[in-house]
Amino acid sequence: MSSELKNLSCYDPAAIPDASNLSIGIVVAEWNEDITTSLAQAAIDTLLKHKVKKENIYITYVPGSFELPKGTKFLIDNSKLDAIICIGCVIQGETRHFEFICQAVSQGIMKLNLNTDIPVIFGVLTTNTRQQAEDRAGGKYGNKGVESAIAAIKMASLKKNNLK
Ligand code: RBF
Repeated sequence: MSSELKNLSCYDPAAIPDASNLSIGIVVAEWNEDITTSLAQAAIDTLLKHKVKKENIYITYVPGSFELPKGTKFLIDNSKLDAIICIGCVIQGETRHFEFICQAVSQGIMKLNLNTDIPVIFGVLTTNTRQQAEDRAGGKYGNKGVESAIAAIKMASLKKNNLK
């Protein structure tokens, strides 16, 4: 389903595993800060709604989306978390930075997923316009922070159950 047809805040709460014992990290990029703050807040609210304890949610910041993989690696190396959500917003500009940043952050996050034990969630908006980002950060297409938190709970539970 294309994201134009999907509301990122819609899911079936009954289908979400118990999250009360999970510890979740959130790494937030400071570029497009109003958007990433809204995404991060929605992720936090969703984790709390699903009974993740406030003291088990760890939030750190990096300058921009390009730094998300490295910031996440620091968290992985220095903590015992069940999943980490990367939050960023990359908006197409006049130069080719957009392509390079999107490529680097998506591949960096995928590498962390395959090379470490911790699920790392791609909570990064990559849009052509600022309006498209606003639409997905609490606007008409919901909030990608909600979707990212649900993905983190599902992947953390999958990992825990598989290791039993
Ligand atoms: N970081 C973002 O998270 N989103 C952006 O839209 C974004 N656009 C950028 C555009 C330019 C021209 C530059 C130089 C950087 C941009 N960055 C953006 C910051 C980037 O992710 C990184 O923090 C810096 O390049 C420092 O490594």
